Amino acid sequence: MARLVIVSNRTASPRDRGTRAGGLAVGLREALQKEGGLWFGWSGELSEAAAEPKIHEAGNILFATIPLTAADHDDFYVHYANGTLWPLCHYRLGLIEFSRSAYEGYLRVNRLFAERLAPLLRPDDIIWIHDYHFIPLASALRALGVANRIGFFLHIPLPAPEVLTALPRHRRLVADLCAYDLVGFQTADDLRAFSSYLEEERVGAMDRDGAFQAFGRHGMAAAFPIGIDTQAFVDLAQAAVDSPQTRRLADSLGGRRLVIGVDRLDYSKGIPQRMESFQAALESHPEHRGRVTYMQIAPISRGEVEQYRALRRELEGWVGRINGRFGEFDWAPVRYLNKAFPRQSLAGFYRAAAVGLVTPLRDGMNLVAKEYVAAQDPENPGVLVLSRFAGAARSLPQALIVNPFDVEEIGDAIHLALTMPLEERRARWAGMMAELRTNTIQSWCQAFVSRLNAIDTNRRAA
Ligand code: GDG
Repeated sequence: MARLVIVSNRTASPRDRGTRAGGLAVGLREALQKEGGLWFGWSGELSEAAAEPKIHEAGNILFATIPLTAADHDDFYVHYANGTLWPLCHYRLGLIEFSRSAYEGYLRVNRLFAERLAPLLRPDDIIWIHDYHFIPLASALRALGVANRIGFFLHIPLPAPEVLTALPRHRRLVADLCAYDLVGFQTADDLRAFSSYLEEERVGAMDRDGAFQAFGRHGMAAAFPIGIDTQAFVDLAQAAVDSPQTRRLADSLGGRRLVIGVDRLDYSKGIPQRMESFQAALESHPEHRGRVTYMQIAPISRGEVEQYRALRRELEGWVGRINGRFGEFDWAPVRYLNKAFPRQSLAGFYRAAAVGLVTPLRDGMNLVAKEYVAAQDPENPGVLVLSRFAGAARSLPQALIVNPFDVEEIGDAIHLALTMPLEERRARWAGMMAELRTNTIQSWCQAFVSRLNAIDTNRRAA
């Protein structure tokens, strides 16, 4: 059996304390654990100069990580990956910063990753590269003579060609994407955006089976909607029911119902609009005043990027305004928390919430939506309010689907969710749960890897 090699910006080593082990990290770790494998990534450290990978073993997995210099981190991570590609892929053209030097830095770090990874590879390794930080990595590895199967999965949306072409040097980026044997997207929409780009820019074409020819290369592209470790989350939520923390939360609510939001503090998540929609719900449905509490968990993310700092200030304004206007001496309508909680606490909080508010303006998938559903009590499930622009909306049509830009619509959906009869809540939940049981993080990993394994590498050159 070939060894699996995973590359992602951050690894999920037990030693890697900087990262929260979310559902994705745990799923990938499991996939590697099964057959044994290598996980390569950034160590999370800044160094004076480039260094050799630090390698350590944990169970069946070899973790290899390298530091970045401050200049590389700045160009590659802060400015290009998160200052250019992230807003571009989330349809926020107004937020894009582009500089040639940041792009050069992005390519430079990808070359550095290739140079450090190549010596660790065996000829029959299968390489699976993750996310927008590493689009050029296959090209960089090929330039070093690496002939292994290389697959890529994009966790965030691929925007429509009208938006993608706003990126300076977009052709080079897409050419790099086409250097993979297999390109995976979250949804059929992203896949369609890819195929439209090839056609509209007249650089290639994709057939119905996802086989593409572009920039002198053959490859495969497909949608692999990511899932969660459903059973593990069900168990976690059940175990949390009687935990001291869940009880403390219930006591603090004093019988009020809970609306919950959980997001990295990111402008793609639509948190200000969500605050406004909660205000709209209190305005147009006064019966909820004093009876409902909205808790937003929003751990700080990418604090080094200016737009994220601006978002934080904006949210602090919203919380102050809503609590100032509607609050009572014994009730704060909004609880706003800039910190991360252990997974089990989170599972207990989801279960305690009558409404899960997941309203990103754009999202590749959104795992919080799936976790919220998995955590519910089957006898008395809460209601998921879900943005139509989250990839998850494609697989969870039984949620209350909303337009995240329409704050009054979300406000009405909150009211609808709070007043939905038990029968309807159960029916909607059962439909979503069936989907979560079928498409899990395990089936996602397996589907991608076996697809990559099945590719005929003799047909690479067009
Ligand atoms: C990207 C794409 C795609 C959040 N707060 C806490 C915490 N979390 C965990 C959640 C969830 C994860 O972080 C967030 O995942 P999402 O999918 O919601 O969003 P992104 O971070 O933007 O992820 C997204 C995903 O990649 C996977 O492909 O779905 O579209 O943007 O697991 O639970 N975890 C803990 N404490 C917190 O306070 N422990």
